[in-house]
Amino acid sequence: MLIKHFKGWELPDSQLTPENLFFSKRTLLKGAGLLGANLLMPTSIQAQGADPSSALYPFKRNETYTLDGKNITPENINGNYNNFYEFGQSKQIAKAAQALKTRPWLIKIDGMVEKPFEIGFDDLIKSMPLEERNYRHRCVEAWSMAVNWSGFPLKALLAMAKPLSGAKYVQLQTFLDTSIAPAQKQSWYPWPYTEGLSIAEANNDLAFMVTGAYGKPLANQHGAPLRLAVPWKYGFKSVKSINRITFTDVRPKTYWEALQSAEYGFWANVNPAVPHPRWSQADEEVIGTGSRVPTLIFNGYEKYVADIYKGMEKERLYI
Ligand SMILES: Nc1nc2c(c(=O)[nH]1)N[C@H]1C(S)=C(S)[C@@H](COP(=O)(O)O)O[C@H]1N2
Ligand SMILES: [Mo]
Repeated sequence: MLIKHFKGWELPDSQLTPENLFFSKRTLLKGAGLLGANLLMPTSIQAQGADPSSALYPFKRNETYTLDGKNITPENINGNYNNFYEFGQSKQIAKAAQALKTRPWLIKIDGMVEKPFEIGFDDLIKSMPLEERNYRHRCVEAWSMAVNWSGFPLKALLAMAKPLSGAKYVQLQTFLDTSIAPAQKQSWYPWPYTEGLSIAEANNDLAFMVTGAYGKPLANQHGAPLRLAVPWKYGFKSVKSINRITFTDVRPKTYWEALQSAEYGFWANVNPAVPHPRWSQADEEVIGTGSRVPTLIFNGYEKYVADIYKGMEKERLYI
């Protein structure tokens, strides 16, 4: 039953059938109504309004993580081609995602830490080392973008959270609110969306907590007000709209693993030589360019992260 629902999922967009059983008929109809109106909407309606953090932008550029500027995916393309299944199955969820209320936004830090606490997003962002980075983004569906993110290193948040020495993993969780995200009523999916990293991955300098894009607070469709970017992994690891961060000594079961572990594992590092069970990962469509390019091992970030996985060759590192 689960697998039946799941078939066709995460196929390249062109191969998706509108009759996918992912959502109830009602949600599908609603989604279809939104679609047409949606295509060219501005990407950050809310960010241009009264976002309390907007005065902090732009952040200082971190020169270690710059891609060629002309390769950055234009904001209006990136902001109108999203995966955020809480708001629907289509890539055009930008308008539906405006239902997300990003203030007040409390983030709970719990599990194996010295002392669990909650912190408001605006207090958190003020206490973090803020910077701008350009990152590639490679979705498991074999498409990619390059994004100008703003945020802070996840390791700075770990330092604030003070995990116990026995903690081995960090789990990051998306909000759960069916009144905002109707898709979360679909009880056969393991909502809320959760992801996880090992502590070594979370402490790697590349692991980035994103608060903004293109020099402004994050647009809702990108996972405002706080999402992860782990660019050496498939995009589904980069969990959006995080409101809970839990430290644990047990490897957390992620959303996609719970749905279909044969196709989506915990590590999910990008590797062109390891195909998805239903399609090749050898190359990728660069959204907005009409061209395909070869996919790179660890999405081009091998020199930063390959060491993490030394001695772990028995793990399913690339699914
Ligand atoms: N909570 C949540 N986070 C999520 C997703 C999602 O559906 N829900 N989709 C993931 C996938 S598959 C991708 S490719 C990226 C897309 O990020 P973008 O829309 O900002 O490009 O978000 C990831 N994070
Ligand atoms: Mo994705």
